[in-house]
Amino acid sequence: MSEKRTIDVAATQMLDKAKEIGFLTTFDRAKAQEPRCTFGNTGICCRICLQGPCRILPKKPGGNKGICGAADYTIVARNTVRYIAGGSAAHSDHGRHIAETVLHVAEGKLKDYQITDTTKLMAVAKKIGVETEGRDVMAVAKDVATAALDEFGRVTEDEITWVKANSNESTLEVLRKTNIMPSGINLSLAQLLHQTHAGNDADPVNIIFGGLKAALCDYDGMALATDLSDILFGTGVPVVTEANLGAIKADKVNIALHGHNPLLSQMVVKAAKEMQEEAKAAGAAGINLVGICCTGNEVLTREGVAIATNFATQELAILTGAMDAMVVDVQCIMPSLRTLAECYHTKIVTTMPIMKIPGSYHMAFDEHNALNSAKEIIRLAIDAYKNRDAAKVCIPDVRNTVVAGFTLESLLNIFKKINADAPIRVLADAIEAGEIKGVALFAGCNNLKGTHDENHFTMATELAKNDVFIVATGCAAQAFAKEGLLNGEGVKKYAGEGLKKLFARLNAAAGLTAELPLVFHMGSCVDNSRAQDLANLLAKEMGLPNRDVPYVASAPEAMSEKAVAIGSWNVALGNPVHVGVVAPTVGSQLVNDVVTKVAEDVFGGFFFWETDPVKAAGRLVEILEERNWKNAM
Ligand code: BF8
Ligand code: SF4
Repeated sequence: MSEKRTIDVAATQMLDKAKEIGFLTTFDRAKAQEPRCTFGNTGICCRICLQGPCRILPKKPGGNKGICGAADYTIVARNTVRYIAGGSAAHSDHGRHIAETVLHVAEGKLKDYQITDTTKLMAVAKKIGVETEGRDVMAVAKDVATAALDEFGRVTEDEITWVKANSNESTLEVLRKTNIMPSGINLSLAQLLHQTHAGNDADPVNIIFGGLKAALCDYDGMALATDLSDILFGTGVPVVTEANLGAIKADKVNIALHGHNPLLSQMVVKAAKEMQEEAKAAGAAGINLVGICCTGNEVLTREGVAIATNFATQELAILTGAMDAMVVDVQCIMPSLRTLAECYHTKIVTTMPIMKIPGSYHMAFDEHNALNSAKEIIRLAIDAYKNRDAAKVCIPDVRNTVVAGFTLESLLNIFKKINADAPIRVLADAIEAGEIKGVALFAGCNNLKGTHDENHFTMATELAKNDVFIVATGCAAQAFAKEGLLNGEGVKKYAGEGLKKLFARLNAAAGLTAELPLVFHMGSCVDNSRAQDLANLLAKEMGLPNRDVPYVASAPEAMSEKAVAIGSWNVALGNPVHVGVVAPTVGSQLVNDVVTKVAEDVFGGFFFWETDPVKAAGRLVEILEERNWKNAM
């Protein structure tokens, strides 16, 4: 574990303050967990049955296997794919919630939501084979939502819709040949839990393939979540805002939108616009919304809401003393928030039936009464504001300009200004001319096994220097936002000569009020589907299978089960994936070799673990150069 806590200046100030008031943050708790148990760290601890935990003790007679006889490779493979099952369940359940909402809108049951982006609705309908010709918008929306919901309960042999509709034929062939093309999401996840039950599958390769099938369900769930969220709330266009704790305003009622699901946060944005006067009546200058984690990314992309911070530093937003309410929905929300909120006037509001924190406010979110639910929350925040202790307010004066909102559509709209007939050609031309080396996706979390945000920042700047076109999602994108890589200055400071040339052309054509950023923020973690759409489009344009395209992915500070699932489907779809923490697969040489080496032969994608950000970036550049596009063309 690193001694240096973070590279984020605002976070450093707040961590010092935490120390002053004696509050132990996640940074302290991470330290308290050291040294870690080697068995757990390397994946060779099994807790799948009640005879366990069993650890692999190679030197002890009888100890080189679990009590049931499970070898290290079985245990490591089972543990790994169970992460995937957890991540895939989370992403796809999020998608299901959005799909259900679209269905209810189409059925006229929800007054506060509309079908906002009919162009996207028709495009998605066409993509998945729903008839659009001469049909009413609501009828098409109903069919699209139903098709999305059908993904969950399908138990037939039929192939899952979104993976099939989005992927290139050569990719689908691989998925079919390896027998990992899913049918239904629930089915694949249940089968994987079954497959990894005690005394079931002992074959590590078979287990990994079961895991990859579940990972494709993760991809499917997130792809439909992105599509249907765009249909419901609009597909983001470039916006200019700011990021870091300095986005919290001392004179306003501050409300943080934290979690992942945009259903409620979009309503809070809408309600806040209508309720500025109520905040003023309470003595504030208005209402200020800020985002944390992926809910933050969702409302940034569509509404231009500023980013307060990312995963590891979520507690620190409360330590500013000016956070009046933090509204949370699902995923990546630290239970510690409530304890910290007790030191302040801050209200933590949980809103979803599957995510409650003892002692916090629970305001059950009801889609049928969504706007009113949002207004109630805002009133709670305004009330809390009245109790704010001005003496405790201490907001770091740290913020950076952010240019975000780069959905694939908005990115292609910029490319269109250069090449109207084949916008993605712009990127393909830059690659083929040797101006850029390829495209890298930065995704994933913070992980306090390293220094907060350091891997993200170092790797992105290294890749930019090496002329790599960068897109980002999730907490990675938020790290870049805070560190000033999501604006034009970032290009000037860090881009290599080739990349600068591409930016000069793009900026000249884009006609935006702000310069384009070094890193293109594509949205939340479910919006990794947008990045995959970009990879698929590039493959098609270059006439290559995905495995030959100079496209790589990195999760420099991966933490969650969802990140494991995302990394795994990236591998299955042909993308090399860097992970900046050592994965708990290293306890089995066999499993580790399968995911880092054998996978490349089968899928074209593979994992590699590298904790040193400079080395990791160097390796990614090598991989981009090794990709087979020159020979294959
Ligand atoms: O879904 S990047 S810490 S917030 S899991 Fe969580 Fe990881 Fe952040 Fe978004 Ni994604
Ligand atoms: Fe031990 Fe086998 Fe049970 Fe795992 S499944 S805890 S290895 S007995």
